[in-house]
Amino acid sequence: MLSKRKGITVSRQIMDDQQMHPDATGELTGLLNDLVVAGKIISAEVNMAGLADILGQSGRTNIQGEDVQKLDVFANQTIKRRMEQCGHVCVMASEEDDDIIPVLDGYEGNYTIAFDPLDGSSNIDVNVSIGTIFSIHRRVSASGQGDEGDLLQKGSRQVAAGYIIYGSSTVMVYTTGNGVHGFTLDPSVGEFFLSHPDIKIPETSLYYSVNEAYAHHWFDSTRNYIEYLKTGGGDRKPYSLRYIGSLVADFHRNLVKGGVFLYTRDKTSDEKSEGKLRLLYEAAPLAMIVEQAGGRAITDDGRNILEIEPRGLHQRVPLIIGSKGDVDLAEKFLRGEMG
Ligand code: P6P
Repeated sequence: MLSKRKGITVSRQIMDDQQMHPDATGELTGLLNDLVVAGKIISAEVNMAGLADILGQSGRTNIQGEDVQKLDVFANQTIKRRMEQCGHVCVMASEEDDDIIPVLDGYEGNYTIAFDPLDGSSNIDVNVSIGTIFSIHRRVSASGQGDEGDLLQKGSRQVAAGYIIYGSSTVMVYTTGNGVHGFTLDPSVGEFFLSHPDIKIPETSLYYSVNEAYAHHWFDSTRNYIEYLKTGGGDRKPYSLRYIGSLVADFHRNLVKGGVFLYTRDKTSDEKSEGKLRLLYEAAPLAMIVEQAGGRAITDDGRNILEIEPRGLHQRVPLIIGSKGDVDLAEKFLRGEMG
């Protein structure tokens, strides 16, 4: 039982995970360990950012049309550099890059990685937690450099998913399909040590996480659900709102304490006709984690996030994710069974 062991490093756990897959070749282990190194490098830079001149804008904008912060650029380059030469990846996708990213010739491997290098980056210079999110699939093409088809696989086919949250401490949370484990970085020795063994998200909660500024644009089912949570009644206590505006921070709080996060479609504009968050490297990896921890992840029209066939690298998707009881209740509202 994981929680009985002490001083377990993330690298030790990744090796142990490999033992649970008899046909494992060690490639996924190598990939994840290289990702751990990237996380340590980014953590050091994020924590230095307040001192170095790395804060502030890089003057570029990304595919999302957002100002790219220097730390974004650094995090993106750090992960790409490690993954392109680790020998376990055949193709990559990043929130910061419009197109697929090749690996070095001769270093093609059997996995793909899609990642958001530094989600929540608009919060960088106000010291709010930000994070790296990653999603790993086995390739479907035969060999050599991978292609978009290797990346456009539904979330239920992920072999691993995780995030690294850079906050008051740096915590790496990941799953390879055998539960969810969290590790906290001890910067004095440069190791991630087990801190959250076998994470299970509470079945119900008293917290909802949504940007209420958009309430007047929500569809009725979303509005009625949120009102129901807020008002309480009978034996139901009213919920409290917790919204940081940094997906990894909001998700991590809900994973540990319980809660439901929503970023749904609204009636404002075409660009939010499918919500704001991205399927490949935000919704799908977090959905794998939350389901492994006993929670649920659906769209606001009732689809299971992990069963959505991706159409494009940067496809947006509405997201309702968190405690099973809270998401089950949301499903009743969007089916018109309540509200
Ligand atoms: P809004 C950060 O820019 C981000 O992509 C997520 O981390 C966060 O959940 C969301 O956008 C916040 O968006 O519209 O509430 O500011």
